[in-house]
Amino acid sequence: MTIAPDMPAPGRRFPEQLIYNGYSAPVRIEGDVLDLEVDGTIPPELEGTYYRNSADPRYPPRLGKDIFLNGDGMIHMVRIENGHADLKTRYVRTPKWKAERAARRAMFGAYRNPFTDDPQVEGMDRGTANTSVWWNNGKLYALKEDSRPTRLDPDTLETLGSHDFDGRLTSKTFTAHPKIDPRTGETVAYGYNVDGVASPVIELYFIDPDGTLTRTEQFEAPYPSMVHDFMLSENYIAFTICPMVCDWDRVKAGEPFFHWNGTLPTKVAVIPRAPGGTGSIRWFTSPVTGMETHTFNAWEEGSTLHLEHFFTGTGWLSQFPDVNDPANREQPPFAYRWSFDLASNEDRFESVKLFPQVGEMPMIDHRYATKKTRHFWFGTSNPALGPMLPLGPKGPPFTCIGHWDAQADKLDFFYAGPDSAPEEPVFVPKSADAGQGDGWLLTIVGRRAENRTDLVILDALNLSAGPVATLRFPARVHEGFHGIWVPSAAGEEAALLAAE
Ligand code: V55
Ligand code: FE
Repeated sequence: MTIAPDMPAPGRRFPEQLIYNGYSAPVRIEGDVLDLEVDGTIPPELEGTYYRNSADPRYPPRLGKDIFLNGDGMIHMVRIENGHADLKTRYVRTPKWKAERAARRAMFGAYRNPFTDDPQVEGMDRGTANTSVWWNNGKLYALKEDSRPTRLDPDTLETLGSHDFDGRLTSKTFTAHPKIDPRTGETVAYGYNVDGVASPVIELYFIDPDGTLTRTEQFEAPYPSMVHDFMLSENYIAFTICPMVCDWDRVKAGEPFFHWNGTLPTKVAVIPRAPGGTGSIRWFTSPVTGMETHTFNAWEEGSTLHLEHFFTGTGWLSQFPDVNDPANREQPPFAYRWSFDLASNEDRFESVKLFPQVGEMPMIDHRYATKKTRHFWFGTSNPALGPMLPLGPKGPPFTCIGHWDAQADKLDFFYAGPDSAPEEPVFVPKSADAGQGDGWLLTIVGRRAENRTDLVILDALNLSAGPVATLRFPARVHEGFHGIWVPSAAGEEAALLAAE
């Protein structure tokens, strides 16, 4: 690829913007560190690999500024084997990454806005593969909701290419938050904006444990909007449709991909999981307009469906402006259980705030996904334990990981220490048959004053006891989004399947 001479001089410096400076600054270094330093003792039960995704901008932004959701997918992997912990970081080689590598500058413009790209990349896949990772049938994928999964080698993190389920995925999009049913191993997922442009059609995907996409169904939301996460119970699929709307004319005009429009209602779709379920979809109206940020779990009790998620009264205004009120200020998310009596035909549900603590980046014991949740973990801050940190691009960084035990109605906290910010926690059970919550919580912790990162291992039911082990990275890795734990047994199982 050649650089067109009529282009403005490519920026060689990242601009003076929060997302390009301090602890949030691009890292851009791919590396391997064998045998991380360890404080404490890695639990012997912990044998496997932690993978997580981050958005680490490869080049200064084409338009001179950007939002943090638009960085290039960079995977962080920590493999723990025989008491050794090794770190590997690699960019996902998306078509975007390759084109920009060839041009040695940003070719793609604003978040999900193809009208802001260099004409030389017109029509190309714009996916950044930067949000989460998914494990299915011994295979690893990087996910971003605006594009298809990208398959990665789980040992080398080499990019193996875009995945379309042997041609069965016709949509150009696939959520970054698929749900795995622990009873069956089935993955339920969806895509929105399936043609790549704003549309209210949402498509459901049902994927067998062997990776076969077995069926697809469609339904229509009341308006086209960001559909970032959803919920799955034994018999139902639920979506909270929030008015973070996309208007394609605004996108064409170079405006942000999404805008918050609080005059539209927040709606809940409840869809039976059984084949043809979208034919009996039910819609509920939230009495409070707001946005679901991320979900914990969904489960049934008789004819009642419980949906547990973080919800905030405003949209994500720091990323996407309010169309009606530019002065509107973002509110913090709180955790709620919304309970629907499906035996009644009324358009109503009960809402209970689960705990008084602000939070985000929810985590559960995934062996209990679709079943009654007892243990809830999340990122949070607790000014009683330590001061708030300076604002980052995503808002105030967490200073703590919280744990709420619903049965005991008790909150417990891990305070990460001065100038330290934990990120999304990931739960690992101590053994396959350990009780709910009996396991470890892994969390990346940013040591902001040292410009360095750790992976901290906590006892999930005793956060305030502090780290069981701290795996010390010799350098900083970029702030990230979502991670998973893949036990090495799963790797062995996958290897056996592949050998058959
Ligand atoms: C989110 C993250 C995204 C995105 C849309 O966490 C929503 C919410 C990292 O990318 O594109
Ligand atoms: Fe997310």
